Amino acid sequence: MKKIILVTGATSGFGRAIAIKFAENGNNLIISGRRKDRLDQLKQKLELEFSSEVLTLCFDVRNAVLVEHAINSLTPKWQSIDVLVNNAGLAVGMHPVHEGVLDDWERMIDTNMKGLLYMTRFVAPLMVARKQGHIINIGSVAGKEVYPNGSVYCGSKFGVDAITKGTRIDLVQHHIKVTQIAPGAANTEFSIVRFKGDQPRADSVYKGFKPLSAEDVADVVYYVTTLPDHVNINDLVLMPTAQASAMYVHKE
Ligand code: NDP
Ligand code: 8X3
Repeated sequence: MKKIILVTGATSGFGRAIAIKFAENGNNLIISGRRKDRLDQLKQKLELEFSSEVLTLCFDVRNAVLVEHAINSLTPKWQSIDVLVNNAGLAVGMHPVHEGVLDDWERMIDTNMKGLLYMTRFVAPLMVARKQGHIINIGSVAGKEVYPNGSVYCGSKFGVDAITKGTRIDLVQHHIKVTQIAPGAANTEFSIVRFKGDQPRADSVYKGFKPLSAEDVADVVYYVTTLPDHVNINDLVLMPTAQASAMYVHKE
């Protein structure tokens, strides 16, 4: 049976690949992000190539009023969300904490933690009412290990790790699955955003080894939704084979 999958950050990287993976497998999608042109293009692709029904929701996850409005304005059919993928997120800047840029900090904390919380706050009640659902939070290896000049991004992802655990405890009585997927290095727009458009610096992150692709991550996100009703993956760390830890990447 077709499920309804809501993916945040579907305009790029993991989110886009996750939306395609679920559409390929016969599901209907709610795709969201701030770049409307990209949402419209993806909607057209999913409808044409996979005959999925697709709804676009263009909003900034940092704005609780917009998040509440977007979810509450869904028709009852679209409110029957089976899977929420809290993927929207970013790293901005890499500085030691005493030289940190406050605006970078606000963007990371507001998007990665508060945006994820707002989405959960307004979608989870719909799942609770139906006694079913699956919330998948995209964390990071940066939510497992801290590295130099990454204190705030890592802090925001450690926050996702804790919020995921707490959400699971709160929702277990309502038969809702809660999963964290924590990837290592993946070549998306992530580093371009982190280094504020400095493409050569972003490219250098992935030189000398094979990073994860967005499709690798999408495959795993899809996989965790295919398990029997009584089985849940709580937490899954997904790394490039060449990456042994947050800090140690074997480059040739
Ligand atoms: P991308 O930069 O390619 O995609 C990020 C997505 O997040 C975009 O679709 C962007 O959409 C959306 N987004 C960012 N800010 C907001 C906002 N305020 N409101 C709504 N949407 C927003 O990066 P990735 O696909 O790599 O990253 C996806 C997630 O995976 C993030 O949470 C990231 O932290 C995490 N991650 C990434 C890793 C990597 O190495 N790439 C590894 C581990 C985790 P738009 O700009 O249109 O709003
Ligand atoms: C993204 C991966 O190693 O840049 O979360 O923090 S890393």
